[in-house]
Amino acid sequence: MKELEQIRTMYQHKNKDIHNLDTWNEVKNLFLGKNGYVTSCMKEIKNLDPKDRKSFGEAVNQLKNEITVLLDKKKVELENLEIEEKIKSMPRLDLTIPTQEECGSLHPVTIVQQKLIDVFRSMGFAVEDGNEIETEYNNFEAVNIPKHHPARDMQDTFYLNNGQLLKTHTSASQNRIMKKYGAPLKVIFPGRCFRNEELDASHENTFFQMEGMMIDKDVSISNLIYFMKTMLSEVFGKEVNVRLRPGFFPFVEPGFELDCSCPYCGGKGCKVCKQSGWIELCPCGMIHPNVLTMGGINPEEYQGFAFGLGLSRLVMMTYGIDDIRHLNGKDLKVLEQTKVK
Ligand code: FA5
Repeated sequence: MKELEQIRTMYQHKNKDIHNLDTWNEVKNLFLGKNGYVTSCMKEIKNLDPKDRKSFGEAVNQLKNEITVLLDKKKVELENLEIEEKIKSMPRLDLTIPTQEECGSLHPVTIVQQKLIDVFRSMGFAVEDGNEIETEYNNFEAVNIPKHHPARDMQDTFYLNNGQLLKTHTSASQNRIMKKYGAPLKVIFPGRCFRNEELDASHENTFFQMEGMMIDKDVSISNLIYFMKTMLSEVFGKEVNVRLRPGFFPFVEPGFELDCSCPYCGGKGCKVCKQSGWIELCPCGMIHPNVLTMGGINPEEYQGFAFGLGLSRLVMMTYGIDDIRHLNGKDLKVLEQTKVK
């Protein structure tokens, strides 16, 4: 019995030394293991005098239970401690710290294109999408530029191995759209164009145009002037004037270069209009009868106008961007400045 008391006291000391699972296992083995103190006492029971066996047996069992309970309690404490340590060492996420707002925005070309679409839609125009990979027929032949025509040299073209090409102008969609809608029609079709250009501040190899066509009976140059003037006044948010100068494009007759009175100086002359008071904006003209015929429309019955606005250049002007290459570049500062807040 005295020995049991010593074992109990010994355990109480050892219990304080348990700081992790390794020492817990060591202590458990020391007392309850195969040759542990308590186990050895239990083995002794059979050798005792029969009159002492019962009381000693009960005392050993009680000691065993006490130590088992204390060991179990210790184990739970150690496991909880381990979890707490893990939590402490994890990076803390404070959801209450205010974060910097990092929001994306629409590209300036998209913003201006959407504005133009809204204006034309309000005037009854449908909006079509064009292909970026086109047939040579649609890009050239169908707009009255047959093989070996010198006008092909004006648009240095990326040809693909399969004989198709990257469209050099949105006019490439004219034929498909005429065949799709027939006459009368009012359609705009913005799109990305590609030319193998010598790059500079106003020439990119990949740029945007927005084309439009109106075909009906009795359509005249006056209609063309009206729609262009309305569109540009809406885009610049103020009344502008337009003027036509002769221009040559095989798919229109007569063909024009349309200039817009400078919206920045009101025509007095400034940096944007290079002191001329006018800005060259949009080639256009009355659709050539050959083009109408190839599109399945009878030129004896219908006439129409077409225009091909240089959308990328309009965007540059709208936002005062001095180099077209910014529009395809990766400088996020450009987007930051044109961001719609
Ligand atoms: C054409 O592409 C004709 N298809 C436009 C047209 C349509 C005329 C319908 C008549 C009727 P042009 O090659 O001039 O035309 O290009 C039209 C506009 O696209 C130019 O005024 C210019 O603003 C823009 N543009 C042309 N090449 C580039 C380029 N490399 N980089 C940026 N913008 C360009």
